[in-house]
Order: sequence, then C-alpha cells, then structure tokens
Amino acid sequence: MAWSCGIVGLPNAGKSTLFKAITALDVTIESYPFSTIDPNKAAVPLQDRRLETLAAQCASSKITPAVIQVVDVAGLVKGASRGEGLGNQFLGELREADLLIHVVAGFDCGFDPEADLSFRAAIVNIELGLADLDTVSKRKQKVLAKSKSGAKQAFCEAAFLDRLAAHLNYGAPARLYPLRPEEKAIYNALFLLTAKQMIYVLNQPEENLTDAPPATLARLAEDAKSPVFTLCARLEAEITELPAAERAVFLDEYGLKESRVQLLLKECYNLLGLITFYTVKGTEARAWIVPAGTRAIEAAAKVHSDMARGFINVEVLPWEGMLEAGSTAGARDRGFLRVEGRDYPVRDGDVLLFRFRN
Ligand SMILES: Nc1nc2c(ncn2[C@@H]2O[C@H](COP(=O)(O)OP(=O)(O)O)[C@@H](O)[C@H]2O)c(=O)[nH]1
Ligand SMILES: [Mg+2]
Repeated sequence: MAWSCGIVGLPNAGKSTLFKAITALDVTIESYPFSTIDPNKAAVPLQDRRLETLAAQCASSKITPAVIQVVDVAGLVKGASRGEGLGNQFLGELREADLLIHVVAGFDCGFDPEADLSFRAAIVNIELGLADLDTVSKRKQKVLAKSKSGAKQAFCEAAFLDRLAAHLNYGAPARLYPLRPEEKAIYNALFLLTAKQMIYVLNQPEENLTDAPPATLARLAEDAKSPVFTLCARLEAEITELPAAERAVFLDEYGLKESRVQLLLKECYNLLGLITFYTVKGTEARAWIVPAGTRAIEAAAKVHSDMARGFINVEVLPWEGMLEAGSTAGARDRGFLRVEGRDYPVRDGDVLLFRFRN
C-alpha cells in the first residue's frame, strides 16, 4: 500500500487546483510512469535523484520510483462532522490518509486578512476534532456496555477515552495527546483524523508570493506542531501546462526557482518520517519508501512476501559506497558490501540485495 496524503480545506480553498498541479507532475518527471486511480485520487512518483544515479550506474532500462498517493477530499464544510454538506462521506476518504495537507485560501480575504486565515484554518480543525470526539464517544458507549459485566479492562479503557475526549474538547489535535504505552493499541484502533500528521498549505495569490506565512497562521501551526508551506496553486497548475522549455522563464517572472509542488511532496515525506531504500534486479532499479526504523526482514516483506518467508540475509551497500565505487560490482571489489541479518535497521539510501530460500 502506498503512503497516502489527503487534501483537506474549506470549499474554494484551491484543493482541486493543487491536486491538478500535483497530478501533472508526471510531465515534469518524464521517464516515470504515472497513474491516476480515479478523478480525485492519484499515485504520484517521488522525484529521486539517487534513483536516477543508481539506474545510470547499473544500466537499468527500467526505473520504478516510489509513489505517494494523493486524494482530493471534497465536502468539508462547517458542520460537516454533524452531517452537513457532503457530511460524513468525506470522513471515509480521510481515514485512509496517513497525512493531511490542509489548504488555506490566502486570497479573497476580508478587512482583516490575518484573522481570516486563522479563522478559516480553525473551522477545518474544529470539524476534524468534532469528528474525532464522535468516534471517541461511540467507542465509549461500546466499552461501557462491556464494563457492565465488570471487566476491569473496560473500566481502564473508558477512563482513557474520557481523558482523550477532554483533550480533544480543549481543541488540541489527538496527535499531541500524551499517550501512555499501555494506551497505544486502543488509540491506534480509533483511527482518529487529528492523530494524523498535518501540513498547512497557504494558497497565496499570484501577486503576493512570500515564503513566510502571516503570523497568525504561523502561530496556529506551531501550536499544533505542524509546518506551514506556501505556494500559489493556480500558478503551479499553470506551470504544468507549459512546454518544458517555457517553464523556467515563467517561474522566473514570479521570482520562483522551481515548482513548489515537488518540494511539498518532499515535506510530506519528511513529516511522515520515511526513508528510501533501493533494489536493483535484472534491468530494473527501484525505490521503496518505508518508515525510519524498518528492519531488514520488514523491508524484504515490502518487496516480496517470499523474500521475508525464506529470508537468509541481506547484502547492504550504503549509498555513499555506491557513489564512490560507481557500480555494484566495483563496490563488491572494494569491500563496501556488508552482510546483515533480519534485524538490521535499514538506513536511508541503502541499496539492498536480499538472499532468500525459495
Ligand atoms: N486568486 C487565486 N484563486 C485561486 C487560486 N487557487 C484556486 N483559486 C480559485 O479558487 C476557486 C476554487 O478552486 P478549487 O481548486 O476548485 O477549490 P476547492 O473547492 O478547494 O477544490 C477557483 O475559482 C480557483 O480558480 C489561487 O492560487 N489564487
Ligand atoms: Mg474541489
């Protein structure tokens, strides 16, 4: 399953425009395959210079980048958690996401733009929080029914749910709840929306592009331990429609060095705490993304279940060794390859060769 980012925000924030800009990235990364799964869901290849270098060194004719799934989630309006607008329909799509990209419109503001921005962001956050409160309270009803039979476990869980509800009621996202180790399993099973990482995207008007978000939004984001990313969705979408040769001139006109959408994806990747390892098999060089701390046996399972089942060991070629030797064969000659066991914690940039029994 690919990592998934859900785009949320109020109507007319520019979500679909941003989605269009993101899905058009296949044009900017020419040699990579790309697939739109359905009109509001796409698998987007992550640009990866290391993979390109690796493929060149190994003369791979096929390059398979890691992909991130992006979903344009419609229907979040004030009152959505109570079923208004498209109501709870949007919740299902959101639950699948690992990270939320929260688009806030930085245009069409009233007389106090700073206040407007934080108000817009707060409406969405409140709806997500209310949806979570609803999840917690439904769970509590179930647990209370069980606790009638006197199960101690149920009493403990109910107490935890109360603490979590109080935290959410305070307006804080679930991911900032000070979780105790013994609460973790119950917490994870709730699949709360505000438990997911969030990145704010301030969708700026063309005529006012700045790196720094206004102070009110910056503070709101800081309180929620979320980063703020600025871009102009309309500009980004326009860029993707231009022939490659004209892009640089267009970007330059707006004082931009490169499209910001690819950078946004990289931010999402970092926020999710992901790392990349590589495999070369036959003529295919491939990138895989996994959470930091993934063990060799888990990485093998990601590539193929047979590899995990019959796992013997793994040959590890650290990225720096690969670069220095210029080829896997050269790296082998120079002793850069190490053999590691099933518990080896995979490092970002490792080129892995799994040995396994069929
Ligand atoms: N001025 C300005 N308008 C934008 C920008 N991005 C989107 N819009 C406009 O806002 C409206 C809603 O955009 P859309 O992407 O459909 O918003 P969604 O409802 O969040 O999916 C459209 O009329 C867009 O042209 C932008 O960066 N600047
Ligand atoms: Mg839309």
